[in-house]
Amino acid sequence: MSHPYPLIDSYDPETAAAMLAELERQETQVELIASENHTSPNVLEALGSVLTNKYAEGYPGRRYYGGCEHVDVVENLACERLCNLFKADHANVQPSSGSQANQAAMLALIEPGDTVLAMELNHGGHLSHGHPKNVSGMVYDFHSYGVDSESERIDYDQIASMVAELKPKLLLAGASAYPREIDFSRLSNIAKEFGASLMVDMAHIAGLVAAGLHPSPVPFADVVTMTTHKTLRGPRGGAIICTEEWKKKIDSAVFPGMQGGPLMHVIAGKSIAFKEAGEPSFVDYQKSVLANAQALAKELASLGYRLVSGGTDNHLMLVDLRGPEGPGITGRIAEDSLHAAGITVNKNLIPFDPEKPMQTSGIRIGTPAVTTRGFTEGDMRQVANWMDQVLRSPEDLDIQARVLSEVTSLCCSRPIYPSLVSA
Ligand code: DSN
Repeated sequence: MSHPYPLIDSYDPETAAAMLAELERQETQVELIASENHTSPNVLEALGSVLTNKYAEGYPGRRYYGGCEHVDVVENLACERLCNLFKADHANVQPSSGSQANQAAMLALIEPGDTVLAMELNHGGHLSHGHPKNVSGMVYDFHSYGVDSESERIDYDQIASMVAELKPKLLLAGASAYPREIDFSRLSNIAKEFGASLMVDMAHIAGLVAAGLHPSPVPFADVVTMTTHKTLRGPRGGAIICTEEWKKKIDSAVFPGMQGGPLMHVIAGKSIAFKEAGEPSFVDYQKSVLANAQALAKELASLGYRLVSGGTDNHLMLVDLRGPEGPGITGRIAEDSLHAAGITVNKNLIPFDPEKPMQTSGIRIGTPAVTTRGFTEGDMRQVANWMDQVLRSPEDLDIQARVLSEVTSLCCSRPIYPSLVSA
């Protein structure tokens, strides 16, 4: 087999070796990190293109550099496709990440010191939604809502009473570890009643929303941010869509407010991914993501694992490793032992978790990446059983080795990038 990255291999074998090892890791292991996916070969081609060479500060037709006529075409296409995909008035595809999209949205919507209400990180929220060590928490006056201690679902009554009391300028919704559907209509009614703007970070669920399998926040929110690499399956990056009213402020917040030259090769990758997300096959893919999540959740529950909120409505679930029938280990031990068996997950705090963030009582798992490589519901039941065998005996190296070999064999039968593997 020749090297899949031959030019790099001949010039910089150390970097090439790490790149090859990462390709092999992705090809041979079960990727259950809920925020990861495998983008298409089309998108990979765009990411390695000459568009990376071009400076294009500004917006199509209004750039600060010459020679932008071709990248203008690419950016216009990306914006048009993103608007069509989500039926939005306006799109900005320049944010380099979800965090930068969020910072730009806040820069447009509120002033430093303004009050914001967002979901608590420990209950499933996101670092860039007001964590004290994130710039959002340093610049704005953040308060947080959580989930109900019994149902472990968003407590909309608590949000309504907090909004009534705090009168925030902005209500921020969206999560990175919440397995249930979010009621954007209800959040919009709460925000409107008290004169707050509504911003939704739909990074995790953007692909489900694009496929019509999760209610869209677009008709209800002033501004919606997203990442493009999670369920949406594009290149690593961010994007913003908004109503006509916020268009100018959002564009100036992204550039010059937050960023300089946009990553035009990534914008080309985003544009291709948005085209792919408009195809009927993308809806089938998202349906399989949901079916696989259901199969995995049901099998884990039948094996004695407690799932936060009792299950999942979307692509991810949180597994509480305690409980009367659970393995009684920390998320950190679970992550490490599963890693040794070729299954990648991340430790995750669960609501009201007594453990520290580097230990945790839970793990977060999701199905977008394995579904991309063609895993079926039967495969997910097999994965749940492998996880159970490893988690019940986390120090048993023989079990880890056996599961690793079975995992490798299943993964090799479902290649992600056949043309790279057989190069
Ligand atoms: N780090 C991402 C996740 O894993 O959900 C959120 O940005």
